[in-house]
Amino acid sequence: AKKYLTYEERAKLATNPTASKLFNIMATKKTNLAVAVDLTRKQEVLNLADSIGSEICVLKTHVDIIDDYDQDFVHQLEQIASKHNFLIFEDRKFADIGNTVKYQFESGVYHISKWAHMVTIHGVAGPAIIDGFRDSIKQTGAGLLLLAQMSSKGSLCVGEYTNQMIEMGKQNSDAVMGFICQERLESMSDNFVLMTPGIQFNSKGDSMGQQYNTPDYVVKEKGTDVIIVGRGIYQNSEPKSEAIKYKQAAWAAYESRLN
Ligand code: 5IU
Repeated sequence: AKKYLTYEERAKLATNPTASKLFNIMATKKTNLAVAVDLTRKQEVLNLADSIGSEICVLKTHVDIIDDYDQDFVHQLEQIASKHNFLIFEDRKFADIGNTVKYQFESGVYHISKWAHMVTIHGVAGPAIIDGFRDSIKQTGAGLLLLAQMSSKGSLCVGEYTNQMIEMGKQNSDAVMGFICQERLESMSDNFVLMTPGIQFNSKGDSMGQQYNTPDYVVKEKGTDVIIVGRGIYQNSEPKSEAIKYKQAAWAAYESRLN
């Protein structure tokens, strides 16, 4: 059976500074819960962030879905993040050539490189996409998350593609902090953080291809590190107490796999 290390031990092995920071936050706050806040008004996102901030290690955004996005939104979110000690994850899923993603990361309306602690990247363009991020993250220490697998039905990120994404991560382990995946594979070394979306207690999926598993299944049976929960929390009538339930389930799964 696989021997699992603690998050404290993983923080020391991490090769990217944000990976190390995240493992330390998880260990300190005793939470491996990330929440995907896919709400479309800035005040709704900020209110939820402040109310669940103490329970989470990461808050995942899609800033391009916020109707009234402005710089003040980012400013306020950063204050809430530092008050509660969580990291901000912009799930941008960059996929173009290096030169274009550099502009998409640094410029435009959102200036993502200025505030995101981590961003997601597809590998279809090949490993040179990572070069588009190097100038910025050299200064900020931000981490890249490679999409090794997806939660949606019929995903093409499987098999040899997944293996190539892991290889891409290993070749760039200064910039890459980990993988978005559905399982821990033998080749995923302990310096990387494994984050898993597609988590909900009370649903198996939605009408648009999303597929759900439980915190216990992915953390204990499949060996990933951080659960990412969206609608299971932000659509609940009591988001804070629901967040606590997901946090407790995911943390119990982590503790039980250590034994
Ligand atoms: N997300 C997935 N699956 C993936 C990847 C990202 O669901 O494979 I990569 C995102 C989409 C959404 C969140 O922002 O994670 C999951 O939200 P729900 O828990 O509401 O399904």
